[in-house]
Amino acid sequence: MAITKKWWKEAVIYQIYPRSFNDSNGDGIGDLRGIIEKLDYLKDLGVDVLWLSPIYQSPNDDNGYDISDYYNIMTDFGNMDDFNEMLEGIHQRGMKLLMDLVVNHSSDEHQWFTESRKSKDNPYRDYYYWRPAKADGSKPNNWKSFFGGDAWEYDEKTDEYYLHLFTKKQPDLNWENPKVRQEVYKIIRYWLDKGVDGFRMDVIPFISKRLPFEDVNASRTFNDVAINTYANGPRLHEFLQEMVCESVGNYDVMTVGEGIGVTPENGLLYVGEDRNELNMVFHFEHMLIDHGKGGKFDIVDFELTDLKQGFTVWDEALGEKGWVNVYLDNHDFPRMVSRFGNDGKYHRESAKLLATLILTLRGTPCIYQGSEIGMTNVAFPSIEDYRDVETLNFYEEAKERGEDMNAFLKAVHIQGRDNVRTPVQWSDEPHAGFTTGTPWIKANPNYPKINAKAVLADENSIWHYYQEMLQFRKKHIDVLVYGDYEVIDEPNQKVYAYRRSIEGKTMVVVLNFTSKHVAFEVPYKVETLRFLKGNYKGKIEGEEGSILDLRPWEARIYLVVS
Ligand code: TEU
Ligand code: CA
Repeated sequence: MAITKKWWKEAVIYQIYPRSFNDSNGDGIGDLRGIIEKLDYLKDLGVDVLWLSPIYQSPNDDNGYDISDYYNIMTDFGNMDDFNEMLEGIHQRGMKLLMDLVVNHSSDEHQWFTESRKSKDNPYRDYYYWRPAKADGSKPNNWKSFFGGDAWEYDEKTDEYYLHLFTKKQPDLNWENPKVRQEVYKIIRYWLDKGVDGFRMDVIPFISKRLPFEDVNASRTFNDVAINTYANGPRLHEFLQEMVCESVGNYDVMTVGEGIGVTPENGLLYVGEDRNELNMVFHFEHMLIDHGKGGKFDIVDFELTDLKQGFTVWDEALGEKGWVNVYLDNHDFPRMVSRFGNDGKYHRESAKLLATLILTLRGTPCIYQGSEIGMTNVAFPSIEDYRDVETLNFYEEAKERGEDMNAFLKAVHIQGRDNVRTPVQWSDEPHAGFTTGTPWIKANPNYPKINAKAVLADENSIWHYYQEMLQFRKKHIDVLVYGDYEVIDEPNQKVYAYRRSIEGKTMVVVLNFTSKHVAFEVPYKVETLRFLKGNYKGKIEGEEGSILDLRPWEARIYLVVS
């Protein structure tokens, strides 16, 4: 089967976390007019699709991932006029807009839920999952919430519990109820009719629950529970197909599922081209490689081969029959240069190397805001500086267990979600030029050095490398988008190298993931390789026989010319 061509395979996504992107009115919170101000910046960079984390009305228990009105814009972010102007501005510049669809759960302040909790016979009662206590008085089952504590919250009014896989202000919607499903399709059609170009679907593998809510074996790991208890429920694919039929399927738009709990084994059920479900998923294979048994704050070492594996197993599993998204960070995970690169001495080189990786693997790349200027993790000195509900809840739990709180704070510096939620660093002005007021979360103190103004003025900067690589990718769409992927010297713990090839055209990408010189043997004579692009300026050195002498964090792309 030949690989099919699609605009969404050729596109590059840029993720905006609106709260932290750009504040236009000095209230300390990023907003839609702030995005409008930066559309030329994004166009110049060369990205194609903007994905906005949720911008709907929300009490912001989880920064918009708790929606109280799917048809209106969050007051902090502006209003529908701002939205219309933003959408028009995006389209005028030839870019597209992806909205975030959060329909596994709503906010507890959504009218559906305020009705639902009123009485057992309220027409909205079964929009959510309500269950009585077990005969012994305990909670309906032993499921845990992702953000700490149990997944069931007691509600006195009707003496029952409701299910929330995330915070207790994020009750899970009952997709078994056809009315709920119709509400969701109506929301999707509303935004598509306004002209948006698709959706990123939050925790979409969780929408079908395993009923009747049996206990889970408490000794299982987070990932195991995600895959086998919360995700991939019995009616999931039926729901997805119905959704596509009744909404997105009738528009030329793209859909990306947040693929938590999706595995290489079942991936094609979601994104197989014959399935009519999703276009692609963000898989979690490489995102969990440093999470220990105790979860994300229980940090374990990982090796380069773990990272390679994450990409390789998925490419092998899907082949030409399905598609993935390629990313190294987003609003939930640490900054890629801090996690996979070197944010000290080789900040510039390693940030460029990682850009090379995400822009040359097979899949639709997603760049998270600030990566293009080399933004890094932050290490705030006190828990008071943190805002993320996940971090704060786990902090409280660790404290109650009597843990070493300094050690916990150190783990937050490495894994906490606020690492990626500090304001985008636009300049060396106060608060990184993000706001003229007081930002809702402090800027990373490294902004006088790392900021957009500085990288735009420097020809050899990370920003300009992203811009060049985005053009390079466009120029070589044939091989870089549609070509096969094959890893070279897989067991190598220092160098990640692979081939991309299509119809007689082959590129070789070589990435030195260390801060030292490395001699790397390629399965070619160097005379048959033509250097195309790399992250060091000037002449390429050290090529002899089949050996490439790579400098620290050096990235090179060659064309095979034999
Ligand atoms: O994330 C779901 C999810 O997998 C996260 O809970 C993840 O496990 C965690 O962030 C790792 O630290 C989505 C959104 O991306 C996230 O921002 C939301 O908080 C969550 O759903 C609930 O909507
Ligand atoms: Ca604002």
